Amino acid sequence: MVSLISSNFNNLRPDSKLTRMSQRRKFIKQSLMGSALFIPGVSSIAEATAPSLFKGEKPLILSTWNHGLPANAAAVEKLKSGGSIIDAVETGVKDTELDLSNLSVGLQGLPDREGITTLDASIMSGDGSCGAVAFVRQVKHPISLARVVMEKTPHVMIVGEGAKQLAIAEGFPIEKEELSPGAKKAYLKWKETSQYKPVINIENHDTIGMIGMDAKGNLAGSCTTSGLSYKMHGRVGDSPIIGAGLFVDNEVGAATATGLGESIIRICGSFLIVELMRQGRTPQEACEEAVRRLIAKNSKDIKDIQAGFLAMNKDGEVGAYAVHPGFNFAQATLQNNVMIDSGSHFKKG
Ligand code: SD4
Repeated sequence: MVSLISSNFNNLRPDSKLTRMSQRRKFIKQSLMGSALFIPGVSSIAEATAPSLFKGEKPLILSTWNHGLPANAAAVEKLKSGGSIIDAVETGVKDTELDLSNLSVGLQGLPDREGITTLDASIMSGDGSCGAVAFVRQVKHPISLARVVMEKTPHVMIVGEGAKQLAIAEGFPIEKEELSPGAKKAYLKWKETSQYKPVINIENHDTIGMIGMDAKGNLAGSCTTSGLSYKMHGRVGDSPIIGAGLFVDNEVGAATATGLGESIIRICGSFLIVELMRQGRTPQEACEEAVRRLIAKNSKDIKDIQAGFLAMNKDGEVGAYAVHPGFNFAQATLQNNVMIDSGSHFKKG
């Protein structure tokens, strides 16, 4: 189902700078005005067809979940001001990394079992350049640190204390280590029982993965998260793993993932989708096949596992699919920015 979630705009961050926020609101308002309120033919997105409203339009930006809407707006603003597609996907998710209302991305995210928030992020360009950081503490913008790994080091992934040292060397501010009010409240509540089990995301609020294409057809992607809440200290999910949480290839397309990282890593989810597209599948078919594969490899616990994939090919066709209902994504062009509900393998009820 396609939905224009105007109510989401009320959820814009409390800490946004006013100017940026009003610019973004203006863009979102324009987006809504530019979009049909009812879009014939896509009110129930056929699960075998691409759920793209703006097929073939470039630039095109896609992001996971409701927070994708303001993130897309920030990415589009960056492109409009002359930024590259890699600038756009970095800038877009930085918006989410600062979103105090979001407890699954950025330093305000829910902590691990020890009460420590650790962050994972990756960034990739369609030419194969990529960078990632994992198990990072006290850095507000892990996505920018991932970009530093990509552009200023000979490596692809730097983790933990080493990532923090890189951040210091590159002049990133190191934040005080304390839980955000929302995370602290949730953590104290969790500690009452300290149950360790993955929970299906029912709040429509999760990791942000963003994939985008510029006007010339160059692709890039980014993914950033505080990971699974109450994870074991040191646990790293799919988001910073190139090929699992994110994969981009200018010759084919791009894919990103959200949900239980372990299930996504097991099937190399994003790489799988790009390779299926390389073999001729549409983004939608590729996402559906990845979900089937994920279910097959995680069948014992599938009732408790949510995972969703989002993809585009170089022709601007779009695909999205999840294990369970509830996954949605934001899709933006220069003029429009709308939320679309993904189909899922298991249906409601
Ligand atoms: C992870 N996929 O760390 C990420 C984040 C997530 O609910 O989706 N958390 O597994």
